[in-house]
Amino acid sequence: MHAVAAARQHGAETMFTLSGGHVFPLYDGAVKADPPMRIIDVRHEQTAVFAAEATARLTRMPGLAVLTAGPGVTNGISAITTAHFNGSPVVVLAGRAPDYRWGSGSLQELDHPALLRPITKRAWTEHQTAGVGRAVSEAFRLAAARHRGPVFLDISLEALFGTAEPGPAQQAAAGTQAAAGGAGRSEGDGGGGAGQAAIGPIAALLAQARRPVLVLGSDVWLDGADEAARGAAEELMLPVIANGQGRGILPAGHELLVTRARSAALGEADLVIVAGTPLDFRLGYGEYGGKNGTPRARVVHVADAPGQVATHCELAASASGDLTAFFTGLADAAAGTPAAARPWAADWLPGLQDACRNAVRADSALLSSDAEPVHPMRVYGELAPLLDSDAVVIGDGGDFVSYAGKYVEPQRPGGWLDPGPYGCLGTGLGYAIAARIARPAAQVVLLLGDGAAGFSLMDADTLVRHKLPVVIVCGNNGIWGLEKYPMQALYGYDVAAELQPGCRYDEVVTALGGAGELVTTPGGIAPALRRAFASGVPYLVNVITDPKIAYPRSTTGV
Ligand SMILES: Cc1ncc(C[n+]2csc(CCOP(=O)(O)OP(=O)(O)O)c2C)c(N)n1
Repeated sequence: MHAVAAARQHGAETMFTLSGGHVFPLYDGAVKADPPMRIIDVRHEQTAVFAAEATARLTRMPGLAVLTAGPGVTNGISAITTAHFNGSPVVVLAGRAPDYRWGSGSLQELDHPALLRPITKRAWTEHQTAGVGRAVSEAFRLAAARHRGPVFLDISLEALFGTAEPGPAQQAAAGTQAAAGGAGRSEGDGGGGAGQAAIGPIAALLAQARRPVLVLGSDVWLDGADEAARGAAEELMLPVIANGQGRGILPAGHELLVTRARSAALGEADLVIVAGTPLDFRLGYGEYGGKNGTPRARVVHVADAPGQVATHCELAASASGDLTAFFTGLADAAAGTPAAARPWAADWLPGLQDACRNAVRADSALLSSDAEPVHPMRVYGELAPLLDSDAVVIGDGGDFVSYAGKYVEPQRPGGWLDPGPYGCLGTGLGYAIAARIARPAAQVVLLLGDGAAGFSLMDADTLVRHKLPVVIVCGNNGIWGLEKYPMQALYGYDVAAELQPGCRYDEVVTALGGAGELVTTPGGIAPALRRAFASGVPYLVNVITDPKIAYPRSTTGV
């Protein structure tokens, strides 16, 4: 009861879970709360945690997953790790075998925190009933504080099944509630404009730059700095590349958005400012410039917390802390100079805009390809025009989803969910469940590789039971495409890369109580998508795509 009250005080509205006796009191607390807390029970614990994670990433309020002891916890570990890599504020509450029998081998007796420590901000056990409310409150505070991430708390059986008077944590209630539009403004998290002192040197680097680029990543959105970032980009007329949940901060078609010219932009820049995302494999490890005879670029890394600033590469400057304060500070530092007087406005920016237009032109033939079997790009040629500006698009898969990253350009931030740098397959159904709940009126589209489908498609049952209509588009090439072609390139042959050709994943969803259909021709895609959006039920459009097509990949992740 106190655990549920504490979770609610911190903004959690839904408990994602899969049943287990060790956590019954948490269900009882949710049912008897006033009003009751919504319980979404799923078919695999990873789905529960992925759903909690997507809730956090879409609403910018902490997500809550409740896992039963032992296998419930270990089944959640890949999803908790994903939240760790994505900096998603997630609280995982778990059951735990009783203290009074510890060491004598009671059912599912496992010391979870030892396993969870490397992938959480904190993992610990509460042993006292009276301490449960306070511990849950602390877990939420910590998860939502910069740099955000998952927090794990297990509660021993007798502590959870005991009864306690309300503690100070419950009575203090609303005061600690995380703020919408930037969960994590809580005390002790380095908020309040850290980074201000660093703005001067960064503004000075910008004043010397001729070919700058600004990269916006997921933490810009999670930190509630999306509007400030857009304002600064526009004030400074900076070419922008969007990454992860930074996509949509500049809407598709914005004159400064040059993601499609990314290779030229990062390859020929003289200054790259990367904000709100690690300088990892997705961003060339922070090494830019050097293309077409240009010198190496200077690199500035801006993060929401000091511990996130890259240490593996040479930085010309860095800043950390409140990202809104950073962007408004940077725009202020440049105020007064007319935007058109930026030296890059004459040449660099128009050149990148041209490169974007050329890239779009070069793709148009494949986006409307009449080839049979269907070219995967044709799916996106058909899907993109049907998407509303507030659609939530989720990608779970290999090559099929890589195309989506290129050809589905969000109109708003918070409308795109990929697995992030951990690259874990199986996020799909959990993310879709959360998206439907977080955005009840918006289109929710899950793009699913046929390989990826195997990890979570059973949770279409959860969509059905909880009446959560979602459109699932399966790019069904009958192979693990993203692994088959790299193995062929390395070894000249491939193994363990085949799936069933033409498998009826649509019938799986139909059997579970939803609906779906098979599409084998390019002309069949749009009508099927329209039927799916109109159906009002979980609906899988199973598009058989050409297995001979490999995504033209330029990074290996190594
Ligand atoms: C949990 C997990 N297991 C394995 C992998 C390795 N992996 C990355 S992409 C991929 C293939 C995905 O195949 P599919 O979803 O069918 O998409 P396709 O590449 O065929 O379009 C695999 C197996 C992973 N990223 N995550």
